[in-house]
Amino acid sequence: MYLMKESWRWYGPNDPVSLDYIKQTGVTDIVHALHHIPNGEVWTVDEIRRRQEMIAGYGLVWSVVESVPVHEHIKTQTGDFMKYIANYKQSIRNLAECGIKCVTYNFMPVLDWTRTDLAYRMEDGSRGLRFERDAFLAFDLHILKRKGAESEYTDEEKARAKARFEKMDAAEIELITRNMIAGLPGSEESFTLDQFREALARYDGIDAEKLRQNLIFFLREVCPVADECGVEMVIHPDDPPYPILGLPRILSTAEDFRKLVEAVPNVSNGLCLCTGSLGVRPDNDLVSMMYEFGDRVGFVHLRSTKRNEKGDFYEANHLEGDVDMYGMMKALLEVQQRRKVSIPVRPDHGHQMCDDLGRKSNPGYSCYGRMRGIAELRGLQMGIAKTLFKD
Ligand code: DNO
Repeated sequence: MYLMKESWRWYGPNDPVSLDYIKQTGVTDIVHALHHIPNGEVWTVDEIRRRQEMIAGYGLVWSVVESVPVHEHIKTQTGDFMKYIANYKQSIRNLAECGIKCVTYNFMPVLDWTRTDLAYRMEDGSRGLRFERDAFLAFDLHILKRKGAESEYTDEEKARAKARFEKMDAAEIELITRNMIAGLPGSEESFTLDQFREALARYDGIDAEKLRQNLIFFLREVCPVADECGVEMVIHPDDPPYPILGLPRILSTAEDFRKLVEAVPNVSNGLCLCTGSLGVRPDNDLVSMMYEFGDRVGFVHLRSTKRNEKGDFYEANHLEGDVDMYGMMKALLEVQQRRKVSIPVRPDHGHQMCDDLGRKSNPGYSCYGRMRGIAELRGLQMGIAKTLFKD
C-alpha cells in the first residue's frame, strides 16, 4: 500500500519548532530551504550536504525543497535574468547530486502568500491566519494608495474600504502594513511601503499573458536539466488564487496548469497541489484536479480554508472548512496506488494553540497546530485505506 510520505516544513536552525520536536510528531521527511543563501545565488553541494547531515542526525530525511526562489528578474525578464536561470539550473544539478529530487517554487509577482491578519481568534481560543477583504481594500486604497487602484474597484468596494480604514488606529495600520509586505515565512522578499511601490511598478506593462510567457520560458530552460537529473519542479499555486494589487496571477486554476503542461510537456514540469491556496476559489474542484494532474503531483500541501460571500477567508482546522478533505485523501490514495509511489505531503499551516500561544513561532508554522493537522490527516488516511483499499 502506498501511503503519503509524511513531511514537515522546517525553517532551519532558528526555527522555534526544532528537529527533535519534529521527530516526535512521527513524520519521516523534512521540507526545507537554504534561506541564508541570497535569492538568485547557486546552492552549492557543500551547503546542501551540511544541512542534509544536520537533518539526518535526527533520523529524518530532507526530501523536498520549498523553495528554490525564482528571482524577480526572471519573472520580469529584466536585468541579469539569464544568469539567474543558469544559477537555478546549477542548484538543481547540485540538489540532485545530493539525492534531493523535488523542488518547489512559485511564480507570484513581488509577494509570496498574503494575509491581512496573522492572529485571528477562532471560537475555541486558538489563533489562525485570515484574509479580510475590506481590510485588504483599505490597505490598497488608503495606506498604500496604489496608483490606478481607484479605477479597479466598484463604488461599493470603495465605500467599504473607506469605512474600514476609518476604523483603523495607528497600531492597526502599522500591523496590517507589516502583515502585507514585511514578508511571511518562506517569502524571500520584504519591503517598506516605498520599496513596495517600486517593486509593483516593475510589473507595469506585464499582464498575465506576458508573465505566463516568462514562466514558460523559464521552464523550457530549466526542465530539460531537471528531466536529466530526475528532479521534479513543482509549482506552488497563487495564494490567494486571484490577482491582487494590480499584479497578474497565472497559477490559480486547473486551466492555468493545463496551459503550462501544454507548453512544457517535460516530465519534470509538476504541481505542488496546495488545497489551502486553491480551495479559496469556489470554482476550483480540488478532487478532480488531483485525479486530472495526478501524474504530475509531486508534492501536496493539505490545509483547509473557510470563505464567506464577502471574499474573506480564514484558515480552518484541517478537516473542517470548505475543502473536501475526505475526497482529497481518497483521491490521493488512488493516485498513489496507480502510480506506485508515496507522494510527500505536509500538513500546511496550523493554528497557534495550547502551548503555541505563549511561544513565538512563524505565522502558520506552529508546533501543536500542525501536529493536530498531521494527526487528523493520518487518521483519515488510515480509515480510508483500511476500508477501501484491501492490500
Ligand atoms: C506558505 C507557503 C508558500 C510556499 C511558496 C512556494 O505557507 O506554502 O510560501 O512555500 O509559495 O514557493
